Amino acid sequence: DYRYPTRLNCAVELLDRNVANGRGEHPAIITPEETLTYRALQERVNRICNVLTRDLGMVPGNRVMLRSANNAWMTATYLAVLKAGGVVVATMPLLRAKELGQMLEKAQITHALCDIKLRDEMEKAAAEARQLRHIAYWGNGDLESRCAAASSDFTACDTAADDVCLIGFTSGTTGLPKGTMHFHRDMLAICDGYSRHVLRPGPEDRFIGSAPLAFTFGLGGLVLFPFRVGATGILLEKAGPDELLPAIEKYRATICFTAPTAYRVMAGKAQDFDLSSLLKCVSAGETLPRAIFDAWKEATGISLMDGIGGTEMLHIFVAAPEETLRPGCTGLPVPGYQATILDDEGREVPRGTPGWLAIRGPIGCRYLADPRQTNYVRHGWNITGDVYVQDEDGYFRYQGRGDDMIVAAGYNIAGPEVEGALLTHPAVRECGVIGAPDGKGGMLVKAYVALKPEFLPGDALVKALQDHVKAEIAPYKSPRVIEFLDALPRTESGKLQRFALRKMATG
Ligand code: 3SK
Repeated sequence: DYRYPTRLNCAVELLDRNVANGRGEHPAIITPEETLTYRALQERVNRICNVLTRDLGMVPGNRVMLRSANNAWMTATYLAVLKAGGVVVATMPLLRAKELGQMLEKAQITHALCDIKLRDEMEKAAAEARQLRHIAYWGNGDLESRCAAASSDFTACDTAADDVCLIGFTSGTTGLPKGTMHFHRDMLAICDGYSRHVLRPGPEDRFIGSAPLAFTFGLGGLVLFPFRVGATGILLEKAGPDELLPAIEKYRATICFTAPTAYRVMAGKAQDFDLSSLLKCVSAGETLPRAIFDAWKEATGISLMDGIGGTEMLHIFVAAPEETLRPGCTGLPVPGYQATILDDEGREVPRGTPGWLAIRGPIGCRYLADPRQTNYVRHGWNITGDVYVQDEDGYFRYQGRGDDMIVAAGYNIAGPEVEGALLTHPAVRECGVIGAPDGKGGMLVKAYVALKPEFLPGDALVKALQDHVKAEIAPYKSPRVIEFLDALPRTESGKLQRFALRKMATG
């Protein structure tokens, strides 16, 4: 049942409701630096709301960029923007000025709240953004002292359930980011859908994971799902496998959210840690190979809960509860969602036939001012770009990506964006970037590069090109493997033949 009152502010439901319901002294978030109860978090959120609306002149509907790793201030600023009726545009910490600039411009962002550690790229991007009126930093005392002087009371903005409250940017297949718009009610719908029906957490659960809050996978798994039931989110600024394992042990985490690649690494080291608190482990962001499911089961006794979601749909829409999960299959539609497989003309295909995974549910995709809307929403369905098969008994089985998107280590990476970054290096004449098998059941970013005549291929140039990409765009997009070719395969009309590169990569 996804019916909500017409007036709804999700921050009230997720935060204030816990204080009102007697959960005020329960830890809302735990970080290595601080633990905030629901009451303490509410106070900080209210102060930030007052700073935003009184000092910085934010009005409902203004778009506010947030920049930080996962920590208490990131959570508090996120909730404050929602509570004050603003629209959050949260950005992955690793993004560079160029990518931030595209978002500032596209979403016409007027305010930014930023961890001082990420100041350099923020300032570079801000220099080009005429509509950006204020940036407040925390970590240098600026936001902290403004908050200290502000009231700890704030009346939430009276938003409508279908007012936009979040613009989640996702790499388009062409490399130009698309802004997916989500409503206040959507933030609750993912809690009342996937979390409530599949994960089924309780108020004593402690959620941990690796995804940034700027990725809606992390937002749901570390803040929205725990807060909807008055539970606790554990936030780590650095949350690779080497940080996650000791943190699970230290904080007695019960539910873990991360990508298959992290489970693979953690499985090899699990015996060195006390993971006995863990009850449920969610794997999403990329396909879950059977070998990783088995390795994690062997290491911990826990069956990984696979799921597929998307920024367009905010969170997971096909998954299986622990008791019905089937290794090798992603699962069944989350209650309240419908899923089917379509052919290129939008016709449903018979069971067992591969086609496009298509979803309908309480949340739909709406891109901010973008003609590419029609790529995603067609024939009355949200078409995810993933090729799936539906088995005779209704389970959905992943077959591959059907577009130029590369899914590596849980990140969505657009091949053309990486190509654009490579092409700005003086040695590169032409290039093509694809997802190649990493030999462990996942994918890695691979570039094929043809050089200008005065340059010679070699290890030094590979390293130089990788460093160049890391300086241009987020470092996780840099190609792990670069192969040099004399020329790239092209059609007669000169179009890059990515499928030929993919074929080369798979041998
Ligand atoms: O599968 C994904 O990539 C995803 C994206 C956004 C939110 C949740 C998930 C699992």
